[in-house]
Amino acid sequence: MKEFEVYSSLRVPKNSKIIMRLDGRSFHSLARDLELVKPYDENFYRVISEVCRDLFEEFSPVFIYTFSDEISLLFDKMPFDGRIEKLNSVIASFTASSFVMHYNVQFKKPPAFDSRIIPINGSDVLKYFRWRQDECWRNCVNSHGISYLKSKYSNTEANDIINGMNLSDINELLFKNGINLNDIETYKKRGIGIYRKNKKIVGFNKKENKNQTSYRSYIYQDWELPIFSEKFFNGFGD
Ligand SMILES: Nc1nc2c(ncn2[C@@H]2O[C@H](COP(=O)(O)OP(=O)(O)OP(=O)(O)O)[C@@H](O)[C@H]2O)c(=O)[nH]1
Ligand SMILES: [Mg+2]
Repeated sequence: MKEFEVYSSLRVPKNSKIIMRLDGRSFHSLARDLELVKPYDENFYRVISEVCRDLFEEFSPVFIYTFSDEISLLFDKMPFDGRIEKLNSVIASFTASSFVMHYNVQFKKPPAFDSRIIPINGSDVLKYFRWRQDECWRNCVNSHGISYLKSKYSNTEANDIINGMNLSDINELLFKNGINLNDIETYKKRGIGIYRKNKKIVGFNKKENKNQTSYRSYIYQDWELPIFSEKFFNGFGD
């Protein structure tokens, strides 16, 4: 019967970097059910960043980027020998389980994440993460805009007003009303990155009777990301 499992041998291309993007399923309903703070719920962000740490420890990507309910993992070596069914199913279910474990509340419905696989190389890696970081910024402006408008107008009116505005209109409206998006926390504007950093360790070498410096890597959650650049991505998986 094994021959009926026609997708099980599908693999990602060898010698290619791979990005996997996970996205929370119907998280607008989950946000309503859990009464998440609008526009940004700090506890939700704390949970998602812990989920990213679990993903990093378990599947060893070289970089993870997250904002809102989405998570992108950059791999240079694929787990499960690159088998697409395994990657999509195991990593998406692991993400949902980790999310539930870190949230520790009663959910109305079991949370789920969809997942997709993107083979990508060279300068397109930076282009991809810039694209997601731009989306994070758009999301930040829009969600602050809609929150402000809903504090002044009915929900329908607020939605109608924001639909006729572009990003700079919204930014200007917020600024005129005392909300300067330059002053808000960096993670809301640029997202959160998870990657390895080196820690300097100075120990005493008894044999040589002198201090010795070594480096140990640890998983770092970066809530103060820069705008992505070539320099930032140098060293991830090269
Ligand atoms: N209140 C609140 N909601 C959030 C926060 N972060 C994410 N969300 C919700 O998560 C949604 C994510 O958007 P999408 O992924 O486009 O929408 P979705 O409902 O998850 O739908 P699908 O992904 O297509 O299944 C947002 O629209 C918000 O409703 C937060 O910090 N606070
Ligand atoms: Mg979603």
